Amino acid sequence: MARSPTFVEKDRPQEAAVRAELLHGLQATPAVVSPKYLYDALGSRLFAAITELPEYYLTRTEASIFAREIDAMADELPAGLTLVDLGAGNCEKAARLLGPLRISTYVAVDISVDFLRDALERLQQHHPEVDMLGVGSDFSSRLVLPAAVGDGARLLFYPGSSIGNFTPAQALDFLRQMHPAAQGGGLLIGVDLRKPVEVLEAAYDDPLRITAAFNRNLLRHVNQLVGSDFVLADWRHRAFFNSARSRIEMHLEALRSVTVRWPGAERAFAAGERIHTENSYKWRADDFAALLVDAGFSAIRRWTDERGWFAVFLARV
Ligand code: AVI
Repeated sequence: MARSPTFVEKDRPQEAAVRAELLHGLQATPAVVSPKYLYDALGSRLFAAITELPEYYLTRTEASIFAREIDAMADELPAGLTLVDLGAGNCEKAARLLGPLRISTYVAVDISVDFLRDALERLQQHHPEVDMLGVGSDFSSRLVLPAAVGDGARLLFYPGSSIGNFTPAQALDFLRQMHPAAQGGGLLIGVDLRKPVEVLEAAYDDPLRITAAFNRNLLRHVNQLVGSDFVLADWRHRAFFNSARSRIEMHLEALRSVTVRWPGAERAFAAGERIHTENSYKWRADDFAALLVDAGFSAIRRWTDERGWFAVFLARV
């Protein structure tokens, strides 16, 4: 009989906790909403469109590094590892690693198993030799994998420079959680690097305005989650490089003075006032290597593209 993937849902975020987190951020000065709320069903599609934009070099550059260096990466790793794909989405990136890295078990983790079901079932048909497990979990605040993942050595896979959406302190904390979670295996991670400001800012403020739609869609999502009455036309997308902090910042800026209401409270925003929605840190490769060492990893290898725009690190436990 053909193999089929197994699915496990871990602690679905509680509605009350989501509301409390969002309302706390909306009342803060400056207001802030976690970037995880960029990803409702439409937000995930808009992000997929972003990855196709000529200006958004990250996805394409990372893919070119994997295409060129996959054999060198395989040389560093034993066969039979469990590949744990953190934020798997459509499982496309991991699909290209399964054969070359001689993976025996593939674990796709994403915020909800519903996002994983179709992609994992399709992938299983192409790789009947690999055991597959889908895990629904919001691992962004605490990385706890269910027992079903097994006790074999794991290669944690965290591509796309998602680590860049953490502050350096949060990134260190997350890498420290990854170290024991790898169970003697390692970590394969994609990291976006510093580069000319114009290149960075174009990637986060594209002329087609897909990134603007992605950012503004967060307000629709917040309206659904907390019953607020944000009017999207009142808000504009802002994205710029904060050089001192080495990060792209995304904000939503009020075009006029507005009062936003939700059950039980309201918040007035002056014209020009912003809601901070995302940071995307751009690392120096040496600094990121030092961070991996700080988190307990060793035998660190790195590969970059010809322009030195993006790096893939392989670190052993
Ligand atoms: C998912 N993350 C790595 C993306 C980034 O580049 O920080 C999210 C994104 N935000 C705007 N464009 C893409």
